[in-house]
Amino acid sequence: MPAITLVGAQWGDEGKGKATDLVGDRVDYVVRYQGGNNAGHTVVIGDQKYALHLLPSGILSPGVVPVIANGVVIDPAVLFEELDGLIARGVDVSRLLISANAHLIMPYHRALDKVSERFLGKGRIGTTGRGIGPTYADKTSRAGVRVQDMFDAKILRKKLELALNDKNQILTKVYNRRGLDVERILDEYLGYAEKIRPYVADTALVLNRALDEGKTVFLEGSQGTLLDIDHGTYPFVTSSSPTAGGACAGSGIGPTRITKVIGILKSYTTRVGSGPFPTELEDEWGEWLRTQGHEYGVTTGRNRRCGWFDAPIARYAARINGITDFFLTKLDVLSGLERIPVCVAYDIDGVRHDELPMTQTEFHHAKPVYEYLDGWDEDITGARSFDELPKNAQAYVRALEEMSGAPISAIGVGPGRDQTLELR
Ligand code: 2SA
Ligand code: GDP
Ligand code: MG
Repeated sequence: MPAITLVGAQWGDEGKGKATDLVGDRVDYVVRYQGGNNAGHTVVIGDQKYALHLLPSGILSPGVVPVIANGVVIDPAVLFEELDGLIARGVDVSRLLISANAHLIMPYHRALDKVSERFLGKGRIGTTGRGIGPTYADKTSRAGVRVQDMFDAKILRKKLELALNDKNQILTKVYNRRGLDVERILDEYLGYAEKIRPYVADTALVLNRALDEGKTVFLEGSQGTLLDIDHGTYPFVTSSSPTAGGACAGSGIGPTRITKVIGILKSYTTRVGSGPFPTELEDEWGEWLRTQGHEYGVTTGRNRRCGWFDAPIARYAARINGITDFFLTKLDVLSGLERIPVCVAYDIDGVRHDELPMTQTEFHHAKPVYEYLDGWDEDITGARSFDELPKNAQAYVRALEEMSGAPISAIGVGPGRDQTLELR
């Protein structure tokens, strides 16, 4: 039976949390496969709003087993804060499974993330400051600390001593900061060991067995395609692989078992942090989109940069991820516009490019070529079927579908669970 992957088709914050929550009653497992508590997924259930950072959005669905798989980086302090917050609100979190192979965010990762960003000044990435980049860097250089290391005090001490030898040099000599103490970190992390133990499992084995038994596994991406370490706007990216390929490595599920890849596509575009963004609006229209769409970071509270829909990006996401369906979100936010600009290609130094250019230098120079679609005035937040949408809203959706390279199978007209129109 199927494994389904969900990915962000732009720069994140497309509404993945809501989409995952929606399928919650139709799937058995919801799996986070990359990123960490840099993510911010908002789920609105009735009058209750939940902001999830590290936990899979499926944790809010009683029938679902939520899984933090091997590709995720875990800050244990954040994990328990988030779990305790949900328990206090009456959510049953006992089903959660955490991979023994997932890497841990350590205090020196957070310190290095913050201090290196400050050092970069204008060239900074605009990270969330949660230690994500330094943790993945240690994972790749084989100096990381994993969940299972907390169960072996000797190993944990050895790894910490080795890491701090190096990190304290950098913190004190390069950045003129105070070094960190092995014993303090050791105490803190050994303290987490017993608390985390009941949740820890061989998640790749659990998930593959579940698939063998005909269960449905839903792989929930965080961030988005253009923040991917390989396929994004490098170096202005996150340090993991949010794209569909990353779902296999990050969960231990083979590519032949994935039957569907859903791309979440916002009706316009946003980005948090630095880096190129061709359709960005630095005028009152950007502010208009930010206000209408409540575009503020769920994790850091930062203003999201806002711009019009970018069709070459949607096509790029369709290609890189092998998207089978798009969910188009936040269509309601565009109500009230007379004409809606949609970027159909780029002008780069006088040459038209229908697809993303090969190099970052060209992408930095890309100017959007716009087509203008007719807008609509009606409030569409109460619509419950495609036919109830104003004709121009229907035409906007159809035009985006045509340009984006995969069918749109659902449309979001508000943050609520019921504010979704299913097309197929
Ligand atoms: P990091 O912290 O190393 O992953 O930052 C690297 C880049 O990745 C971007 N990034 C994000 N972009 C959009 N949304 C994200 N999650 C939060 C949200 C963001 C927030 O849902 O609102 O609250 O600020 C997210 N996480 C990472 C980041 O901006 C850098 O450009
Ligand atoms: P994620 O990171 O992709 O999960 O997205 P975020 O939660 O960071 O940001 C999406 C925001 O849009 C959240 O506040 C959602 O509640 C909200 N949202 C999701 N879908 C819709 C929609 O169709 N319309 C409106 N107005 N809001 C939506
Ligand atoms: Mg988000």
